[in-house]
Amino acid sequence: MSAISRRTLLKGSAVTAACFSLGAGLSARSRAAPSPLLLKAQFIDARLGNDGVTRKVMTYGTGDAAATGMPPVIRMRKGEPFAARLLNGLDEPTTIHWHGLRIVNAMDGVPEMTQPYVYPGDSFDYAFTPPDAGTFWYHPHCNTLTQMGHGLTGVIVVEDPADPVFDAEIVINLRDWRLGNGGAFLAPFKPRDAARGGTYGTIRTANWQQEPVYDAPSGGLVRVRLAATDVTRIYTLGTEGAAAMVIALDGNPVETPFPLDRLDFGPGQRVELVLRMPDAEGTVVRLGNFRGSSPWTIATLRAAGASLKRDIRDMKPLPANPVLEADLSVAERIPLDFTATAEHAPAPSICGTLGYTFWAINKVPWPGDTLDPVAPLSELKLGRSYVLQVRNRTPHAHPIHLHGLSFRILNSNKRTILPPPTDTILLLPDEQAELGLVADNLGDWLLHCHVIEHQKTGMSGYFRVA
Ligand SMILES: [Cu+2]
Repeated sequence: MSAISRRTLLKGSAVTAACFSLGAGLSARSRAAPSPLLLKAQFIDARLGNDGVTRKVMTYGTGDAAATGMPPVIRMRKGEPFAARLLNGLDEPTTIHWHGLRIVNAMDGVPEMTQPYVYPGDSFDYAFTPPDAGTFWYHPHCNTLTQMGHGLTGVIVVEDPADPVFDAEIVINLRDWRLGNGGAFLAPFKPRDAARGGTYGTIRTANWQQEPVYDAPSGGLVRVRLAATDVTRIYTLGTEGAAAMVIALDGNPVETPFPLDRLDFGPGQRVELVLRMPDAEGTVVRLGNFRGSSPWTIATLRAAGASLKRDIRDMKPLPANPVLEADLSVAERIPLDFTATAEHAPAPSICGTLGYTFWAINKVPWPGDTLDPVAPLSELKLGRSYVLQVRNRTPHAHPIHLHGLSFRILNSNKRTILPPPTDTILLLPDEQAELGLVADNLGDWLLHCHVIEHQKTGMSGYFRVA
């Protein structure tokens, strides 16, 4: 049923994650005085399911050679400058947003709000310094449902020189595809689903493969980085065959690593695990999605070589990122209601309109990328603390993503365990939560649902930090 590929995992440095990108030369690292990494958005043909070759898949290639597979895993270093030049080889405007990176506003990749559109044949230079280490990702912010749905989602690993060394690292870009007969793309959404939980893909992949198998050192400690880059699907992650510890969520280390039981994570979110491989060569560990009634395999890890006989207690903690804590004694409260909305005329957009309005934040529907933005949700003062009082008044989960700023979930009527600071909260049906943040980054920062149909039919807004 599934196309299985095996790739040898080399022991040692973080560079090994490149082994798990498709094709050659797909890992790229920033340097102190970086020459820009060329990222060319382009069309390729790719085999994604078992039913033929899909034409006009969108991906990013590096350098001059045509791309051969999924967008590269981009590797950066915390506190070191990074630069990339986006070349648009598509037939429509695009941009790149660096999801979760707290960088300067002008580099945030939102057309009309932070930068001009990048038209076909044109380029745009991005340059910034990531302040946090962890797992992040990148994607366009223009005609997003189609461009992401057709392939433009890639993983970013920001390394910290103080990171503990693991025996292996595996990076997994987790997403679906909406393909029909012969592997052709289906319409990216169905309106009745966009007005509910979202439209699901038909083919589920990890690193653009169905149920890939990776070798990992027997008895070794493996760092697994997963990014949910799908436009719709919420995953419930679990393992079979080995215990795993959760060490980071959404780019920030957890204060105390905890055993992975079943963990929900939605579009835009990331999970980092450490798992200890079994000692016996050939033994497999499965990463699976346990959401719903029929669990399925995301990827399989197979123990290779003589056992390294590591102990999971050998694991050293990840260094924390410099995220400021809100001062709750002076923080201003900002209510944010996430609701369905009555039908409005959708605003025209160069970045594609879905033609419907189903959702709103504080009663205002906006797709997040039109020429004529709505007023900000609130104007924040640089350096001040705020508490966002978020309320999901719908029966659906919404992964709500904030650009440029990290926040901490202070309390919630739906959860007992609170994650580390994050850029995305998977707001559960009827959840009410308070999110603390310090407005420490100047500019206009989008807040939107990362079920892209929800964003593009109104669940989007922005804060102005001045
Ligand atoms: Cu949503």
